[in-house]
Amino acid sequence: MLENFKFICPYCQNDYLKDNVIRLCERADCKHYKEAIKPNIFGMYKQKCNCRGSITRCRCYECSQIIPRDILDWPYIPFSIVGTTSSGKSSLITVMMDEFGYNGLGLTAHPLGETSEIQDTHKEQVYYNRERLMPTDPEALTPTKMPEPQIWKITNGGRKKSGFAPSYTFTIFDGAGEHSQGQSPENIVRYIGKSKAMIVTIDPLTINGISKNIDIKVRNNTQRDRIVGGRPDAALANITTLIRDSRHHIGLGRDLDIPVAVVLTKFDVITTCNKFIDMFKKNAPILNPAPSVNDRKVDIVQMKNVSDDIVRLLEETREHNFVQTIKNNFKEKNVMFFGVSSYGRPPKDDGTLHEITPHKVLDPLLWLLKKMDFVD
Ligand SMILES: Nc1nc2c(ncn2[C@@H]2O[C@H](COP(=O)(O)OP(=O)(O)OP(=O)(O)O)[C@@H](O)[C@H]2O)c(=O)[nH]1
Ligand SMILES: [Mg+2]
Ligand SMILES: [Zn+2]
Ligand SMILES: [Zn+2]
Repeated sequence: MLENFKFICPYCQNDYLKDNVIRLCERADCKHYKEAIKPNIFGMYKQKCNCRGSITRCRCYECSQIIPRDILDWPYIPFSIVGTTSSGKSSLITVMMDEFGYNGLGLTAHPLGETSEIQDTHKEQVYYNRERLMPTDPEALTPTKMPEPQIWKITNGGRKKSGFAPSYTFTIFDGAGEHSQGQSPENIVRYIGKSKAMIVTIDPLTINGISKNIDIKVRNNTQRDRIVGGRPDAALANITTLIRDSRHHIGLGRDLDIPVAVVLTKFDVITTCNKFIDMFKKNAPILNPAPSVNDRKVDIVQMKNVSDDIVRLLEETREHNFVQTIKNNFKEKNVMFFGVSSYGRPPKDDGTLHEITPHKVLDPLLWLLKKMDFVD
């Protein structure tokens, strides 16, 4: 099936021809709000419904979920974010997407469908109420009640030609950390199987060589009542098994052909300790909170510099196994390491957050979008 004609449902992951997706009207008082709009005799759809409402909604032929039509009209990429419990996945998505407008590349992002409510709720919690996000309770999720993929559309103003800026769509699936630690429910495995790129998060506080050097107060304030995930190399072994299983058992010894952004989260915790700051050069890009963008382009050289520094940090804190497992499973050109902080500072003694001042949160997404050729 040609990619341009193929539709992958973000909810059920079935793929089939875009022509088979059911088109619906946006107006709730129109009969085509629920009933399929038919194509004309040439198999084409009009821009507007007979009632003059726009055809902005679609319905999956297989699972009946309502889907924003933008996914059909623009190139679409499904992503997943995986990592142990409390490794900062949900915080990263919230802050990263809020910061997205400040990219220096002329990109804008818009949440589609119910994603805008999810994003608003999380933003209110973190930015206005200064509360940390709550962990996702794996017990509350059942195969019929899984977290929904967030659906985003980005428009690249930097590639505008004759008044027209191209758009792209992606979904990002943010599950419960526990599901990437042990047995994963089948629909998560399916989602990961269809993902074209991954973000893997590592919590620095699960690395003994880092954690033991961090002030106890910073550690406690960051963790508090949050459960701490497993060791990074064990977690990664699970994650790579999960990715392999989801792709029809790609055997060991064969590289997985999918880009992975390996993200060391909560970087603010690391910069509270001089021992770690001293490991980096004085003006090292890793210590600069701004995204790695230069001259309206993603600055891969700068990202590589950061990546090398993170690898060095992991090796010097005895996480050689972790780095090696990544190298053993993924192609070198498909891996980049990042160091980010969503909050910018560890939580206060009372558990609330300081003002949000993110550190390099956009880099993992910008790198993946660059790999997909959505940005320059
Ligand atoms: N210091 C610091 N702590 C953070 C940061 N991001 C997250 N945390 C802490 O980590 C906890 C978990 O963050 P979440 O974003 O909910 O993590 P998650 O990976 O989505 O967790 P699950 O959904 O339970 O798997 C938060 O409640 C904070 O205590 C950060 O940038 N800096
Ligand atoms: Mg979460
Ligand atoms: Zn209508
Ligand atoms: Zn579906």
